[in-house]
Parts: sequence; C-alpha cells; structure tokens
Amino acid sequence: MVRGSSSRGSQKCRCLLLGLTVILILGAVVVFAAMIFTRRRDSPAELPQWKGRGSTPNLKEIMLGRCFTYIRMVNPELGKDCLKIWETFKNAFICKNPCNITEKDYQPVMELAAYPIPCNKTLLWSKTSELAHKYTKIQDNLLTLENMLLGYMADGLTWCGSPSSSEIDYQSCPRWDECANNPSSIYWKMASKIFAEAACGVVHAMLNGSISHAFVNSSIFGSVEIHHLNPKKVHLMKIWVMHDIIGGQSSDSCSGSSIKQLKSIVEGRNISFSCEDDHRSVQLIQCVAHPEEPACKICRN
Ligand code: N1C
Repeated sequence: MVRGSSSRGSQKCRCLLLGLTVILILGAVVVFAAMIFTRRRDSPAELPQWKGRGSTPNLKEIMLGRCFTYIRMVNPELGKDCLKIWETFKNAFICKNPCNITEKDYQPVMELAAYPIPCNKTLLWSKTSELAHKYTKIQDNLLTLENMLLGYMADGLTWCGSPSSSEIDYQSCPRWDECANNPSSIYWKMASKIFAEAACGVVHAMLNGSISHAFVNSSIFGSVEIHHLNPKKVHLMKIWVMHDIIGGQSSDSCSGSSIKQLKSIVEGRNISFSCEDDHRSVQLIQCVAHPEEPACKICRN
C-alpha cells in the first residue's frame, strides 16, 4: 500500500520533469526562431541604401572647424556666424530625400555665407583641382571657390540626410550617377553659379590638356560657370591649358577643337577670349616635383 503510493508519487514527479523539459525546449526553439526571424528582417535595412559612400564622419566638427579657421585666420574681416552657417547648411538636406534637393534648399546658407570677391581675382578650373589649388596657395593674386568660405568648408566632403530621419546619413549617399539632384551636386552647382556671377574684370580658367577634351560641356565649368559670367562685368576670359609634366603627353591644347568650342561660347557671350598652353608660372609649380623634366630646364628649346 505504502509502496504503491510512493511509486505513483515518483511517476507524477517524472511527468512533471518531462513536462518542464518539453516547455524549456519549446521555449528555446521559440526564442531561437524569433532571433533568426528578426535578424532576417533587419538585414535588408542594414544594407546601404545608396551606392555612394556615406557622409564624412565628424562632418559637423570638420565644417565648423574649417569655418572658424577661415573666419579667424584666413579672412578675419568677414565677421560670419559659423554656428548659424552650419545649422543653415544642415537644414538644406536634413530630413529630405537626397535625390530631391533643390537650389531653394541651399538659398539660405548661400546668402548667409556670401561676400564680394575683388575684380580680376577669379580662377575657375576643370579637371585641374590639385594644380589650381597648389597655385592659389602660393600666389594670392588669384582665388578659386575653395578659397571662399563656402568652398573652403565643403571641399572634399560628402553629406546627405534621409526623409525618415533627422540624422545625417553616415552609411551611404547617392552617387552622381544615381540621381542628379543629390546634396553635393546641387551645392557645388549653386556655389559655382554664385561664384561665377560675382566675377568681374579678367577671369582665368585652368583646364587639363592631358585628357581627351580640355573643355567638356557637361562639367560644372562648362555647364554652369561660363554661362553665369556677367558680360557687363567680365571683359576677358584667359584660359590656361596645362599638361602633365611627366612624359609631356598632350591630348588637347589651345588649338584643339574643344577649346575652339569654348572660344565660340565665350565670344558669343560678348566676352573676349585668350588661351595659352602651359602658362609658365603654373608649370614651374609642376617643375618643383620634377625638375629633371625637359620642360623644366631653364634653357628650353
Ligand atoms: O565639374 P568641374 O570640374 O568643371 O567643376 C569645377 C568648377 C570650378 O571652376 C569650381 O569653381 O566648378 C567649381 N567646383 C568646385 O569648386 C569644387 N570643389 C570641389 C566644382 N566642383 C567642385 N568640387 C568637386 O569636384 C565636386 O564634387 C565636383 O563633382 C568635382 C568637379 O570637378 P571637375 O569635374 O574637375
């Protein structure tokens, strides 16, 4: 009698243990399945949305730092409010579709950062960024857009936002070939337009003669800047076509068809035109790195 009740008790105990084990195993299976399910659901969101690299890390710090360097050390007479410029710049693209940016978005920051540029100092460039900026670094008689506050702050940086967030998108931004109206394109086009409109007197442009076409219609120089020079203020455009000093390969030059096309556009806008291959003071900068090249000899044939 006693043995019977104790064996029923241990049987009950075994059933309870079995039940608990089943519940535990089922629980573990449910948790595991849930983990796999959520990870699968999350993975598409982890993939970058755009093909281009994301906004430059520490964008705010870099832009603010550059702005303060500019207004305190480069051009201390300007008296601009860097924090306000940064906030206004950010508001142009934050919470917005990075394929739908318009000039209107940037209007406030462009107005805030604007100031006049002296006559005869404008240097435009296309596919010669490095050489043009080496030149303006040692020759302050000419200024590029990067020597102005807007260009100085944004040079070499990437930025974009997203319509579903108030954060800067550090993961990916649209490439130029994904959509034309992306934050960088619109910014550079608009800043370049304002820079060209402000030019007066003689305007210089440095082009690259070591590529197939020194003048390209679709470049910002060709599609924006030359069309926004004001013929009432600008009387002469001086083109410098530069060639790589090594090897001396020349694909295009002042006598090439692309420069002829540029000449007819500029003259058609009632602005006089001149062109010079390998302007010596720019070539001497190239010679610093390659003094042994024939073009760098003092007595050239
Ligand atoms: O398309 P580009 O040259 O002809 O544009 C250059 C032209 C210059 O005269 C500048 O005034 O347009 C202005 N500009 C910049 O200042 C600038 N800084 C950095 C245009 N673009 C600028 N960038 C970046 O270089 C920008 O990302 C853009 O796409 C390139 C254009 O360089 P490019 O093709 O050599």
